[in-house]
Amino acid sequence: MRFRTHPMMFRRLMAALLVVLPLAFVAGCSMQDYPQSSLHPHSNYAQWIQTLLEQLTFWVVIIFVVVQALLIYAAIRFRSRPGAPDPKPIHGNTALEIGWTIAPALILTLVAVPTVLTIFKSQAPPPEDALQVRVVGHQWWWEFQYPDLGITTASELHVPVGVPVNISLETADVIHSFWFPAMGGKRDVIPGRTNRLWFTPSDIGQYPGQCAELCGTSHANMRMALMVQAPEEFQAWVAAQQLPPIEPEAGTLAAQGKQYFTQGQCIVCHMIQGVSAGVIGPNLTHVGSRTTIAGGIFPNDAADLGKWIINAPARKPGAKMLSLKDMAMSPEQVPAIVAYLQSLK
Ligand SMILES: [Cu+2]
Repeated sequence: MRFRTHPMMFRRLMAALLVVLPLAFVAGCSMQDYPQSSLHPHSNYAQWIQTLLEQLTFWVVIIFVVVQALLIYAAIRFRSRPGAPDPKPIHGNTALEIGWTIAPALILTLVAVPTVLTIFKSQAPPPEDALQVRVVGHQWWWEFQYPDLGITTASELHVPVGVPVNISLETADVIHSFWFPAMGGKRDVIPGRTNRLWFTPSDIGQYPGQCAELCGTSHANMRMALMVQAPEEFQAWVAAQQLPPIEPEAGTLAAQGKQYFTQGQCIVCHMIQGVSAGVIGPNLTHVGSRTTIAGGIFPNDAADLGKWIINAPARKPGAKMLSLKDMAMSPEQVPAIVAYLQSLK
């Protein structure tokens, strides 16, 4: 043993490694819950990236094993021995030098060829029949527009399984980054330009996503969900979203709520088709059909919606929505407004 100078330090380091490594290993093995994993692909794009990663990891492991084996062999074979003469100085070895120039070049080729092929494949123009979606990042929520279908919604992106989705990415304010890990292809959203991304979701399910570029106080509260649906389910969703908003029955709490909504400051920021024309906050035409509110961070139920309307900035730091007090509205109005918004299925 050559660690006689710092035996305590060495022992402590080994003890720490013995604790940390198995923990890290076990944590990596918990396969039960990985909603935001980018290693469980659910689109063609994510699968291409996964295949590339597996190929490169294969070569990297081989290189690692060979290099370490040579290193260990050399360290043992040529170690200093008591009484051994000094090694004979040598000058150059042409064959070896050519060898260790060609070997890394080959290794880099092994890395470059599949990488470049994947880049060309994933950046190719989307198929003609792709579903067009325009994504607009806002501080701190995502807006989704379907220009060909006349739909505008927020926080939940509905798409049919097996159909390519062609996404154009814009921002209303600062830089954001659009990322559904299960779909692959994180892409920045930059002021003044339109970025693009397309993928074909391969499995029905609900996949979480979020902004991946620090964009201000509530960056961590800028979430979204991708709802990959069976084609007929998606068509039903489209048909419902294309309907005008439901008109509450006269005399109901919801009708009262509509009155408060239109008389109050809600209409300054929010659009409800045929009712109000605000474009600062999310479009609420069918807000009752969504599962979450406030950029995907609270469930869309009466309790959370009520609390959100009463004091949005207190529930989500930096939220641009004013508190009820600042809108000169009263808490007595909240149950009616909640009833109205919930009726907008
Ligand atoms: Cu962000």
